Amino acid sequence: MELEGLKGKSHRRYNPLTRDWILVSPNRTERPWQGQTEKLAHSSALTYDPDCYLCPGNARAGGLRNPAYATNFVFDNDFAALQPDLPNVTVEDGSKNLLIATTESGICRVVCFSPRHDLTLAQMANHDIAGIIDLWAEQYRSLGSLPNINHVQIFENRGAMMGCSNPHPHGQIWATQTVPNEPRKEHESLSDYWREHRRCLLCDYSELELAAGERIVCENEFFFAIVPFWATWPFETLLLSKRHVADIDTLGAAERVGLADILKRLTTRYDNLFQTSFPYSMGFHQRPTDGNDHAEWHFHAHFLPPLLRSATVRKFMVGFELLASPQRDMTPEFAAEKLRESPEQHYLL
Ligand code: H2U
Ligand code: ZN
Repeated sequence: MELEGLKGKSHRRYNPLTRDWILVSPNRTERPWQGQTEKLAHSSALTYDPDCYLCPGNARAGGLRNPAYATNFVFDNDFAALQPDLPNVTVEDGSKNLLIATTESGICRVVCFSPRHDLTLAQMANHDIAGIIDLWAEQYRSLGSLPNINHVQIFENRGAMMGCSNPHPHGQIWATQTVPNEPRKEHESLSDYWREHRRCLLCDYSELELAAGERIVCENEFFFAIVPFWATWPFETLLLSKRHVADIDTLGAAERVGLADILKRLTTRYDNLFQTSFPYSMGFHQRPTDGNDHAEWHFHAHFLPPLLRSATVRKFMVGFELLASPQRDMTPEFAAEKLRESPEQHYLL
């Protein structure tokens, strides 16, 4: 597909996963910036911080003490947003269906990626990242098999800019009774596409992207990372498994090594882009755990980073973005090119 006709022209792009539109304004990248700049993000200088609630052997804010873990460690969030096994209670207005509220049971966990306080995924050894993938898969399986858990959201908030509360490398898992908004939208799109075409939406999309090449950031035998055609955030990426596989637990041993490899390479490219500890929210989207097969589901991860043009200038989703439609200035193709140019040898290593 030739994008030449859109060059320098404002246009909108369709996101078939959420069925939303995004406004692209490639004519606008040179606008001056006199707004807010952020603090430079540095990784911690300490390998162990006696005041960190995630370091091995330390006491947590909730009062419990972490074991002297040597690889990774998962625990129930001391300040969980969800409560397990609530009785189902629904309150409604009775006739108009305008006021509806219903209990939501769930389990929240915290995953420490490493005993080292100062490391990030980009700085970890592939073997240690593969260990986190095994832990994620095990958590997905065990939480997902609970009777009232129908969705398991694995995610990481990196950096103070994303509201991350602690530099110690960690992620979270929120397992819920219902499928939350974003995966639900994707679920509906994947299901409709499957019904209509008897094919997977993301397999078909992968074919187009692998053939076009211009939005690919990096790839290996099992996974590839692209700036999706409909990317909202400036350097947003989509990490797709090449095999049609529905969840992280179904990945074979070689695929897990492949996922570790691509996670390290992608996060390294991010850090090198502006020579900073690159902030982002990332998370996996995968088959709901309601006991059904979900042949339509295709395992993938989204990286949603806020930075726009330097380590200190971020994209704000405000005004038109909040009230009308998300908007971006540089094209996804340009962002992919910048990430492709960014080296895979970490600037600190
Ligand atoms: P974030 O940095 O992404 O906010 O994740 C940290 C989580 O760790 C947060 O959800 C939990 C917070 O509730 N936490 C504990 O469970 N125990 C603690 O001692 C401190 C923080
Ligand atoms: Zn720590």
